Amino acid sequence: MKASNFLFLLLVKASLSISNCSEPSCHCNPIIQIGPESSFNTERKHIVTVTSHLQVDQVKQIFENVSSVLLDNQDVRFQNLLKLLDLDSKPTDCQDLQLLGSATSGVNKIFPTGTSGFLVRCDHETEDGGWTVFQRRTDGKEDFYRGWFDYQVGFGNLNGEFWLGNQQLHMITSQGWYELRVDIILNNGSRVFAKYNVFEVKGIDEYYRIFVDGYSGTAGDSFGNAIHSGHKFSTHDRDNDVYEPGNCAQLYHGAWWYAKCHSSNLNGLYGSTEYAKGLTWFTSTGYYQSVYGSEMKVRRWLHKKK
Ligand SMILES: [Ca+2]
Repeated sequence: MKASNFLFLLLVKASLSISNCSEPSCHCNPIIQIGPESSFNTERKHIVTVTSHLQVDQVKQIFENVSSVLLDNQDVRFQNLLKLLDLDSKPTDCQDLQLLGSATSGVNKIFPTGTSGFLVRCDHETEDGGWTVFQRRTDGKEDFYRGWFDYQVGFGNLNGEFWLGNQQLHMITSQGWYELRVDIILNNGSRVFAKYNVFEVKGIDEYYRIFVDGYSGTAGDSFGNAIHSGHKFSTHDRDNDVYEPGNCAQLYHGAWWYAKCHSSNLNGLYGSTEYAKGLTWFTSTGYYQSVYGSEMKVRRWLHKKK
């Protein structure tokens, strides 16, 4: 079930209309409508028609369950309601998990559309939570100078440093419109962030090309610009950049959406102060410093669908 559907349910306006049935022998045809009235016609999946084989007392029981959800929003009752209505309740990202009541940051399994599910790290503490984390650098223990396949399927420890995987990132962000947030800890301990309203990751047929736009934040825009937006992912063994003399991933010890070559390099060499080889975010670090830590995370825009 998609997050917007959950939102509908959380913001549910439920009404029970039971057809006029004054005679004891008539077949009643009660209908439960879930969802805003304005969406009644278009959001057919939110409409559950209880056919006449159900007894009125059964319908009343369902209605009471709906009412109890509305009144106290208890997770268990909500889950029971979903089961009762036989709806698919698998979370498609960390935002779904949050809406389902899982508000603890950490490792969870999600089921993006078209997948059998995989583990991710959720951040429910930053800016209202609901973030699915796809990159994390904390201590330099993980080797990030890896080839195309490793970046495609992901590597590392979800409780430590990791890259979730380009394919997983594509499957997540293909489900709707996603925003991106990059949280950075600088060497002096201060924290800065960059947020982008639009973050789109294409599939393998386009070498995981990205589109990034709509910057806000405190770190400066070192990612949502022509240097990176619109470009393909490159690794030391797969040169998809537009720098003809060489491979940016090899030159700067990373793997990234390079052009000619970069203004950010968060998969670079941890701690490096060599020119442009470290975990640089140019507008915060310049090219001769490395950030102490970074997290990159995505969150779906509510009510926005492709
Ligand atoms: Ca090249």
